Amino acid sequence: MSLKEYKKKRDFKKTQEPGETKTKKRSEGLIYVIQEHDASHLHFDLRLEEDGVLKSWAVPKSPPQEEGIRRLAIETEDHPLGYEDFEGIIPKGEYGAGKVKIWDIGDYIPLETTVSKRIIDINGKKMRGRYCLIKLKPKDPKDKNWLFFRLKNK
Ligand SMILES: [Mn+2]
Repeated sequence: MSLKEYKKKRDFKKTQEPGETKTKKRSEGLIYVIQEHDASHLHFDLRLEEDGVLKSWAVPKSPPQEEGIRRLAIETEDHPLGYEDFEGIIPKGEYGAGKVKIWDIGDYIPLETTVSKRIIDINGKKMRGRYCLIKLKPKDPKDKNWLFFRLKNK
């Protein structure tokens, strides 16, 4: 896990996005956030805390609040802890230029974690319940495409 790519893409003199990892309170659960990002195309950035960073996926359509909806989720660069609080406008000409706002935030419990799969219990306000993230081409480390969907309620 590294923030190298995150930092390389951004000029922190120009964007107000956080440059460094924020220290967490020990009592907090694992961070879950979805940020609505009105960039060149409106999309939703799903971020999950894992190993001291926020693993990130860009979801081009509205997040799957109900069972039966499958969304493409494109893996993007790890973001620093603290990014979950970011809302604002990334200036024109900068990476990801456009408005960012928090669409849903809370925490989550990982139930199954492999390089190509996550089963998680999301505890947000809009999204609650068991979810799956699964790589479309699990054997191709370069392929960034995942599916994101809600599992049956127990
Ligand atoms: Mn984005």
